[in-house]
Amino acid sequence: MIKGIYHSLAERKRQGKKSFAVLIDPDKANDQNMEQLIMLAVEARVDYLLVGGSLVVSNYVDECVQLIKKNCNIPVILFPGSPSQVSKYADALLYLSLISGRNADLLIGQHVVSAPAVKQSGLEIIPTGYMVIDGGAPTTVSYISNATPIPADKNEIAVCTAMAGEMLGMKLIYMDAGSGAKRAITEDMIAKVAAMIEVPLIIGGGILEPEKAYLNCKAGADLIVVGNAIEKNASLIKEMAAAVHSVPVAV
Ligand code: 1GP
Repeated sequence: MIKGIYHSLAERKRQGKKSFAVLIDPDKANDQNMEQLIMLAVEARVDYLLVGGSLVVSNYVDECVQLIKKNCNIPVILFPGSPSQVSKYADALLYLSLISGRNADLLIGQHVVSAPAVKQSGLEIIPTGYMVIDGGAPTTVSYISNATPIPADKNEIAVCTAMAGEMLGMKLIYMDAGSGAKRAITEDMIAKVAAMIEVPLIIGGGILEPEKAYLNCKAGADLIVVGNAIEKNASLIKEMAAAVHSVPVAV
């Protein structure tokens, strides 16, 4: 089930190249703002478009993904908060297990219920250890997941959680301070986690400035995800992507 998208991510990591993804919340997207966003994303050479969110109430997921696929070649990866956000039109799906929480439903329960539909979708499925890190304020993900985030200064908990996720077979680790977090994840935590795992590390939540994205990558992030900051100011796409792509390849 692991196919092209994962291989591209893993290969970019192997080469020391950093990747940039824009997160699109289908509840806030419409045909007009999507067209502008797609144009900017193509120009900025964005590597991936993530579609989804912890709580999506609109029925726009399928349409949103189809619109992207019609207008550009940037791979679309689903980042679903629930099984209802699975769209067969995407390229891949982050098959998220909330390994930082102790909510059995988000560790395995929803996966069992949705397994036949997910398999039938034909999507590339990427097992992803999802870790919510305290971002200084309750976020939608912390409320919806009903799970305690990892405290922002408890690096050792984050490291052990990521290691356990990798040993359980997760192909990606996604550390998220939550959409609109007041504080993004510290470089210290990113560096410590990155040093102990081999799979690509995704970092997101509360990244507002290109400089922060750059520092996160220098610390060890392989893929940076930005949503809110770009929703507020779409022209940031270019600077964010450029910052991530300017990180020197480690030798
Ligand atoms: C949230 O990591 C993403 O799940 C992106 O967060 O919207 O704060 O950029 P922001």
